[in-house]
Amino acid sequence: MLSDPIAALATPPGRSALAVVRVSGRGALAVAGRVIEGFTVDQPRLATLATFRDTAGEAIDRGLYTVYPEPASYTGEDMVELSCHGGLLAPSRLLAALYAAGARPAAPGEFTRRAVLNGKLDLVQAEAVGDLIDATAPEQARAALRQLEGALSRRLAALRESLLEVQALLGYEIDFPGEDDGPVPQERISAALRDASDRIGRLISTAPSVERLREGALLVLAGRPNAGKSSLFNALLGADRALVTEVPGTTRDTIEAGTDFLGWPVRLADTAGLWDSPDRIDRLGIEVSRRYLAAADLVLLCAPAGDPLGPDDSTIAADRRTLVVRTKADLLPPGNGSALTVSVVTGEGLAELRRTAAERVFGDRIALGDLEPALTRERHRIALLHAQAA
Ligand SMILES: Nc1nc2c(ncn2[C@@H]2O[C@H](COP(=O)(O)OP(=O)(O)O)[C@@H](O)[C@H]2O)c(=O)[nH]1
Ligand SMILES: [Mg+2]
Repeated sequence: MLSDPIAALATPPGRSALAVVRVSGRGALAVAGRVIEGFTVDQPRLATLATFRDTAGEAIDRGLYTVYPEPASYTGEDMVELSCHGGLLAPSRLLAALYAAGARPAAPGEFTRRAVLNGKLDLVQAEAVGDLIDATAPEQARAALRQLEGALSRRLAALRESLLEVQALLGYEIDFPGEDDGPVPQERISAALRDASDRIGRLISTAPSVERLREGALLVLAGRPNAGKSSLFNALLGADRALVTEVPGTTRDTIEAGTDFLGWPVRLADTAGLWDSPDRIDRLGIEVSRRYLAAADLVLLCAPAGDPLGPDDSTIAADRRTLVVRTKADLLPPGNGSALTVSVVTGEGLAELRRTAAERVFGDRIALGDLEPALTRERHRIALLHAQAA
C-alpha cells in the first residue's frame, strides 16, 4: 500500500541521549494514540511531553511527541515524531509498541519515497537527501544541500520550459501553416534550440568531476622505493597508517584511505611503487601499483628533492595526470628548484600540495563555483546527454 502507516527509527541504533522514531501514513495518528498516553492532535507542530506505553500498558519511556497533520509534513501524510531516550531498549521497545499498534516497519528510504510521491520533493531532491546523509567531506555536503534546496531542479524546470516553448512554435507551424501572422521565422526556432542545447551542454560539463565528488578523487602515490611515499601518505592523512622504514620495499601492498583536501573528498592510495624486484611478492605488489596508476585521477609522483628522475619516474611524470612532488626537502638547502617540494619532517609544502591537488582534480568545479548547479549522478548525465542528442 502506498499510504499505510509505517514506523522506523530515524536515528542510528546504539547508546545515545535521544532516539527519534517517526510514524507516517493514513492512520498514523491512531497508531500513535495507542502508544502515547494522553495523545492529542490539538497542538500540531508543538512538542508535548508524555509517557509512551506498550499495548499491555507498561511504561516504556517518557519523551516528547510532535504531530504533523497532512499535508504539512515531510512525507505529506499525517506524521508523528517521537523522541525517547537512546540506547538498546527504549527505542526498540517503542518501535515494537508502534508495530503492535498497527504500523509496519518502513522500508529503506520509504519516508523520502512518500515525500516524492506526494510532491513534497522531486526525485533530484530526494537523491540529494541521500547524498547529504552519505557525505563525508564538506564540499559533498554543500553540493547535496544546494541540490536539496532545489538549485538543480529549478535549472531543469527552466530548461523544460524553453523546450516546451520550442514545441509550441513548431506545433503552431504545423497546425496553422497559412495563418495571417505569417510563418514563425525558422531562425527563431533554431536560435531557441541552440540556446537550450548550450544550456544542457553547460550542465553536462559539470559532470566529469561528479563521480569524484561522490566517491572522492583517487590520488595515487607513486615513485621509487624510499622516495617517501608512505611518509607523505601518513602526513597527508594526519595518521600513521602505512609502515615507514629506511628499508627499500617496505610497502608491498596498496593501502587506501579517505580524507579531504580543503573540503574536497579524496581517496589516497599508497603503493609499492614501480621497480624491478626478483621477489615474487614484490612483483605482485608492483602489479597492483600499475592498476592503481591506471585508475588514478591524479598521480603524486614522489622523488627526493635534488635526485634526478629515473626512467620509470620520467614516464609517469610525462602523463598529464601526474603531479611531481619533491620529497625530503629538509635534507637540502632551501630554494631548490621550482617543483612542489615537501618535507614530512618540517611540514613544508603539505598545505600547498593539498591545494594544488584539489585544484587539479576539482578545478572545474571550483571554477564553476556556485554559478552552475552540479550534476551529482551518472543518471543525470545520461538523461541530459539524451536530451542534447534529441
Ligand atoms: N628527512 C626526511 N626523511 C624522510 C622524509 N620522508 C621520508 N623520509 C625517510 O625516507 C625513508 C623512506 O620513507 P618511506 O615513506 O618509507 O618511503 P617509500 O618507500 O616511498 O614509502 C624513511 O627512512 C623515512 O623516514 C622527509 O620528508 N624528510
Ligand atoms: Mg612505502
